[in-house]
Amino acid sequence: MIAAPAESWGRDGGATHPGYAEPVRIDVVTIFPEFFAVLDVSLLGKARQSGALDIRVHDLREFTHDRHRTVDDTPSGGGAGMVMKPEPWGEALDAILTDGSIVIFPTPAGELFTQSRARDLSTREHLVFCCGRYEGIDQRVIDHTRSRAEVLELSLGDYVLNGGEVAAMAMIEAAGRLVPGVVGNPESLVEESHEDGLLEYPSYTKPAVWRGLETPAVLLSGNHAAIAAWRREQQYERTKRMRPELLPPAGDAL
Ligand code: 6GU
Repeated sequence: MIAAPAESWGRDGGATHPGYAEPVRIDVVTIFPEFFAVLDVSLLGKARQSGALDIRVHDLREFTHDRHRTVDDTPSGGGAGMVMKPEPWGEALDAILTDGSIVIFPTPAGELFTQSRARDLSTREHLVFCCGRYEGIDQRVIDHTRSRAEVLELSLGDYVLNGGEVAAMAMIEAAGRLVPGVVGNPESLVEESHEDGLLEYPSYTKPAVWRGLETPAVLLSGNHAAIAAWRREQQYERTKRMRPELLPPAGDAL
C-alpha cells in the first residue's frame, strides 16, 4: 500500500482510509490493462492512494498457456468476428473470486446501468469487472459464474463500444465516487443529476456579467428560499426539455 500524501486527506492526513470501514476491492480482467492507467488520475487516483479503493487490473492473457496466449476463437455455428474462449476466463475467475464477490460483465446486451445501480455497487465489498472484446465472451463463462457468485450484465446505453473497458471505467468511476471517503465533501453528492430523479439545475459563478450574459438575479439576492425554489423549477424545466421520460406521470408526486 502506498502512503497517502499529506494533502490527500483534509481532516487528518492518515495513510489508510482513515475513519472508514474496509476499502472496496475492485478487480478488473481485460486484454488491455493499459486502458486503466487513467484510474491513477484525479479523485479515484487519490482514493487508491488513500486506500479507500483497492483496484487491481489483471491481464487475461496471464491465464492462457499456449505460446500465442490465445484468448479468442471462431464462433460456434459460424458468423463474423471472434468469441472469447472460456478457459482463460475460468482460470482468471478461479483466482479472483471471493465469498462476497459480485461479478459484472459490461455488455451492450445487458440491463441499463443507472445511478441507483452505482449506489448499490458502492456498498459491495468486492466488485469484479470482466471486460469482453470481439463479439463477446462464451456464454458459458457467464452461466458458470452465476453458479458461484452474483452476476450482473450491465450496459451503459443504446450504442456499441469496441469492448467492455471504457464501460467498466465509467461504472467504476460512478460507483467509486459514492464510496465513503472518496469524494472529499459528501454534500456535493446530494445535489446532482439523477440523485433525486431529476437533472441538475444550471450553475453560475463570478463574474456576475460575462460577455453580456447575466447571472440570474435570484442567485445574487441572498434569499435562500427563493434560490431553492428557482433551482427546483430549473430542474423540472431541464428534465422536461432534455429527458421527459424521467418525469413521473402528471399528477403523481415526485
Ligand atoms: Cl457495457 N459494452 C460495450 N461493448 N458496448 C456498450 C456498453 C457496454 N454499453 C453501451 N455500449
